[in-house]
Amino acid sequence: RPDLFEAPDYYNLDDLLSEEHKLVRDAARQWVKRDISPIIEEYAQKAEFPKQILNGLSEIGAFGPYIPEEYGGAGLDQISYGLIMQEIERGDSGVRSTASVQSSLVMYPIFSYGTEEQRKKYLPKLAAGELMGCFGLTEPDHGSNPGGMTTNFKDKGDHYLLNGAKLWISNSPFADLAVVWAKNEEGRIHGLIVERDMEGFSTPETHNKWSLRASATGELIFDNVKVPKENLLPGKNGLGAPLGCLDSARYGIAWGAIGAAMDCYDTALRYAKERVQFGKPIASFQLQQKKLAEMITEITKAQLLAFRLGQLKNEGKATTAQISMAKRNNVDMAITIAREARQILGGMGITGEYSIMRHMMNLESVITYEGTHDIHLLITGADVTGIPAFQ
Ligand code: TGC
Ligand code: FAD
Repeated sequence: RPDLFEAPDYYNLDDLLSEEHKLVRDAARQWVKRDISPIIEEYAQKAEFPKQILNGLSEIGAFGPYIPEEYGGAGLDQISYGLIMQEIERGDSGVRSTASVQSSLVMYPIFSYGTEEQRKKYLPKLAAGELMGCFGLTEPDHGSNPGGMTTNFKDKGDHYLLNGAKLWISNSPFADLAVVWAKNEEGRIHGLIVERDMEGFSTPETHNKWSLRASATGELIFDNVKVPKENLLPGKNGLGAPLGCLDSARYGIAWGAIGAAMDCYDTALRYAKERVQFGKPIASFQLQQKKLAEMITEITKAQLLAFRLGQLKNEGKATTAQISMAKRNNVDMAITIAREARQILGGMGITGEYSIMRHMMNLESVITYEGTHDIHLLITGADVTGIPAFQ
């Protein structure tokens, strides 16, 4: 649909998509073009999350794309989920973060590890954006090594008593609820649903970020919070429970990063064809062509990686290591393209008149969260050698 956007599709990936995939993607693309692109720079500049977009995110199916319709989700497959993430991140990684967290880190654990009562109570409202959630795994002293967490809860008979703190939590400043990972008295990790109005629970915002400025990030502080027993997620415990959620979010990021890269490439290509220096469009110089040719090559490879991973996800066969490889490769691809694209724009590249610098700064978070670039390399290393090198 050239009227929507000239999406790079060098290897005719569209031919592999179903009509439903294309409809879902085009609806997301249209919404981003209409409701995100015109406002996002302003919100990023003033470091504010644009709350008015929550309805739109819900309408395009970005909250729980693959959660069954009976719980309010969109009931779509994994490739549709990926395409939605791609289109949103073409607009802004921070907006995609909000959707990733709500879908993969809040709705997914409630759907997969929650009771039927918890699913019915929370999922339809989360899908509609009437309730917003966040995911508390990282702590001030435990980032890459979440298994070392110290946040804990004690059984007090009719309730649990939760203490501890989480840092770097997307959506925390405005979330209505948090899926929090904490250790019980035996040191086993469990998920708990903590609601905003619970006494002793606070969510101070983290300021002065140069990245994901249009996404709200904060802490979660638990000071003797009484959590009702029915708020424990009983379906899975141990570190594998939060890591299972990360598999889903990392998969979405592998697609999302392609969107940011596409926007940088598209912007740089247009600019290079229009900008004249030494009497010629800069696109006619070999050095600029090298940059553009490498960009489209890397975008194409990333698209094929994400698409095949989507097929494996649909078949329930995608491994954690395969997801790590795609998240790591595609985010690195996107940040490299953002840096190169910014150079093609010369001085104009550093301004908010173009989206590239914002993408570039956003991607510094994306390459760090959901497992750093190094940690994903070590996951691949452990997979191929059988020897984990984390410790
Ligand atoms: P390890 O010994 O490897 O594993 C512990 C247990 O977990 C099991 N497991 C998994 N289960 C399900 N799914 C997975 N993906 C799993 N990976 C591992 C594993 O089998 C084991 O089970 P059991 O029964 O034997 O106990 O754990 P480790 O402590 O050595 O750590 C491994 C490591 C370093 C790879 C892991 O800790 C890790 O991935 N660290 C990175 C942390 C991270 O990604 N944090 C993300 C926080 S959330 C976030 O960033 C959101 S940003 C959102 C946004 O805005 O978009
Ligand atoms: P550290 O773990 O301290 O790592 C520092 C450096 O050491 C990194 O380069 C890392 O690769 C390297 N390193 C660590 N261990 C090893 C090792 N074994 N071998 C080699 N190198 C190693 N978390 C949540 O729970 N929920 C969220 O919603 C969330 N949102 C976020 C939003 C933003 C904007 C950001 C920046 C982070 C968010 N995070 C969230 C936290 C994120 O997941 C962590 O920042 C990330 O896991 C890394 O942890 P850390 O920052 O403590 O870095």
